[in-house]
Amino acid sequence: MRSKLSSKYAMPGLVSLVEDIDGMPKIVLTHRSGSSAEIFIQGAHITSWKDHRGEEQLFLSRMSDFKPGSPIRGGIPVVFPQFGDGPLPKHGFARVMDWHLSGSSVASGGDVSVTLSLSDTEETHKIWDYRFSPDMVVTLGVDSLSVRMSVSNTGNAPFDYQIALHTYFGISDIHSTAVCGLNGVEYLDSLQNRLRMTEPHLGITFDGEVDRIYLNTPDTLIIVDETVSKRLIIRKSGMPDAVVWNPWIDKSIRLTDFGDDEYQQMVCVETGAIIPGISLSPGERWTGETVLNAENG
Ligand code: TA6
Repeated sequence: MRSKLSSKYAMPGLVSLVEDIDGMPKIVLTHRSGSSAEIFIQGAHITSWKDHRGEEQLFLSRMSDFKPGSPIRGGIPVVFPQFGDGPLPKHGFARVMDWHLSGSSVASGGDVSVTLSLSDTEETHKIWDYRFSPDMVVTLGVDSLSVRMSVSNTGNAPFDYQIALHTYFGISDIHSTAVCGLNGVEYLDSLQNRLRMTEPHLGITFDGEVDRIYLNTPDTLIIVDETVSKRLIIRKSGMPDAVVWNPWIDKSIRLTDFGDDEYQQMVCVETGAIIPGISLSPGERWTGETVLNAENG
């Protein structure tokens, strides 16, 4: 059952804090046009974004765990401060930490925004001994969702980090989906030990697993979902890199929190600062933004 939690940042009919069926708290944003979004407190993880017609734009696995400490499979995981494997837990720790709702507002045009914040804890110091405070501003428009990430160095030592919005887009069929805007761009092929290649195609199509880090890409990328004549437009700033991922058949089977056939209904197009990442001196603040737009028909 969903029970209502209280927050001074709740706004009747626009921003509410509720408990999900699994008992995890989430924020529900509702725009007067009918669009909506849901953000779990764990990980500041956006799990749903519906356009003004109520159509879901993100993919969320039916097999996902919804339990404290486990990453949610789908939506928009926040990757910080490490992308992929390395000394820290895979894709960093921010996606499994509890963020807090630290602000909300509604613009005169009706767009609804919330801010979620995080800061270092005793636990993070044990594995990454820096003082930091990321925040995320999510703004819901009629058919748009904007995510602005900031990271401040609140300590007295410089640090380097990687950051990404690991967005899982919902599509009708991977076999007739293309990711456009990356032709001529260099990428590291994660399936070949990060071999450096150059993208030759105007539209990337899928007939097997794809896992690539595109470097310094153009700031507009488009997912074309031909079966339903839909375009998902990704506009980014301050986030130079983009990752394109589909696990295809074998990896889908290996992922325990992902349905074996679900690779057909999703594609990840992730935006971020990955290679070389960001260096922040004490007192410095970095900001990057990704704006998603859904265009139907
Ligand atoms: O961003 C692509 C990727 O790093 C893939 O290599 C892949 O396995 C994936 O993210 C999902 O990672 P996760 O830790 O969420 O299972």
